[in-house]
Amino acid sequence: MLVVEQLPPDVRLPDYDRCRLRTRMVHIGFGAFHRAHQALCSDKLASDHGSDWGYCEVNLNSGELIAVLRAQSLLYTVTEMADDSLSTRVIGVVNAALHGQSDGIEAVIEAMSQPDVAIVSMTVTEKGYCHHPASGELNLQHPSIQHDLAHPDAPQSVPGVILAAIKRRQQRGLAPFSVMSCDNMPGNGHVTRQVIVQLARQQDSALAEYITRHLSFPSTMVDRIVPAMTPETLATLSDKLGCRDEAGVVCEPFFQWVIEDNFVSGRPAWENAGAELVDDVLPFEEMKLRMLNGSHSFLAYLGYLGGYQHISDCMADDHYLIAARQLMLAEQAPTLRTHDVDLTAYADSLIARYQNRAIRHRTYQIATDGSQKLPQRWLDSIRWHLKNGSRFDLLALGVAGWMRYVGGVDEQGATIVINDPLKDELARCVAATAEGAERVTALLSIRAIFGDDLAAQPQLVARVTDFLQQLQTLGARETVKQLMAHY
Ligand code: NAI
Ligand code: CS2
Repeated sequence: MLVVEQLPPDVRLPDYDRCRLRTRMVHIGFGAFHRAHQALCSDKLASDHGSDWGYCEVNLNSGELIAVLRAQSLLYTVTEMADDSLSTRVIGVVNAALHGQSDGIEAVIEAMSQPDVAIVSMTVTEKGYCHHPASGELNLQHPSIQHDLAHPDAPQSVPGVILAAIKRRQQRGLAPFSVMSCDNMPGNGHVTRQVIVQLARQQDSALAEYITRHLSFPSTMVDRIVPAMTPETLATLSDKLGCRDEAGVVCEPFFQWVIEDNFVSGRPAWENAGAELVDDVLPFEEMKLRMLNGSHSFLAYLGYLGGYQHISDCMADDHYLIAARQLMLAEQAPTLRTHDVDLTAYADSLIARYQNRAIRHRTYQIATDGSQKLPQRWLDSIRWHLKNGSRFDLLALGVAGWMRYVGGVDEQGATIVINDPLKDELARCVAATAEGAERVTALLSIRAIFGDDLAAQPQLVARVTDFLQQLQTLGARETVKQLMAHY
């Protein structure tokens, strides 16, 4: 357990009066990322600028971390690591924590319905929005949404829980809150508004109208590489701290947070702690999602198949490094709306971040939930190239790599455990088809991922089929090498 009194002297402790914090924000998704990003930024603000914006942290599924946090007086550590630097900070900005199941969903709704609460934010992964990834529409057939439609006062889903709190606040005559997604989706505020309003419409059209008029859903671009903790990283952290912090996270030093300045009931002055407040986040989000996350997913599938466990291992293979950089600059950058960013410098900075060997970012982790990630990372770019008649070989190889990966067997014949909300549909598709053009067309026909246009694009089908064949016969490393030799 984290014992603050025993920490080494170079660990920075909260130097502000934690009793002054008010619970003005409720955050759903106390995962690795939030701990090292939004919570850290708010902690700096409390420390350096006397902010009183504190968090109630909520997890709706697993309760383990909430229990750890409570046992540690709501404290945990964030450790920033690079090859040649390391610094740890104890985060003190949390002043309540709830687990949806053990504390009951009613306690969560009530926490969001307190007069002080001005912001509900979340990092619940793309699948937490219960939407169709290709269209952004609420998936009304989603089991949690079906449950919430039948039990609106005892919801399970993220949109359902937020909606119940909005309704309660409205009934009590309390000011509305802003709902801020910090998940990796383009227009994440728009997606959040859409799923909540669509769910409200199923229940009460006046409530849907109230939300449209009175709530705001600021979009954000969030960036910091925060890998899932493993027994090895936890052991390294314990050595450094002299105690075991089960809620501790290790991350890279880089931090970026671009926020649409659109809050209906106020916000912390995050700009004083490293965030940028802007009118339009979308160009930033698209740049980051296509160049960073798009190349991450490429490295995840091709890297995993090629036997590379971590992103930094992929970077030690020159062909993978060049492929990732070319994917960013030759195939993603042209699809972006122009704004004042030097995209070559941006790509080089991403490559440098990927080379950080102190961060053990697993290709398997990034390969998770591909069905939710592909549309915004690759598929809109592919549509752009098809329309413009330009080359998209690396994007097509990425799609082929994903198809080979969801085939469920690696290059050594071992099973790949697929972690994806659509895994049953993917498995059915794989079982019913032979590897080759038939499988490519079948997978491209999954509309929730590929929409209803991509399976009908012969150029895409042919390119992906060709790469899938190369992956089967040559393996991932050789396929990447040969493509880069002629790129
Ligand atoms: P994590 O696995 O540590 O945490 C995931 C959180 O989401 C957990 O709190 C879990 O309770 C919650 N969650 C998952 N599915 C849910 C569902 N269906 N309903 C309600 N809650 C659900 O993952 P991590 O690293 O915190 O990442 C979370 C998200 O943050 C990512 O998916 C991404 O969108 C965003 N992000 C992550 C970055 C990273 O480097 N880890 C960087 C930038 C963004
Ligand atoms: C990664 C991201 O897991 C993934 O899919 O691509 O979490 C990535 O590490 C972050 O977006 C970096 O900000």
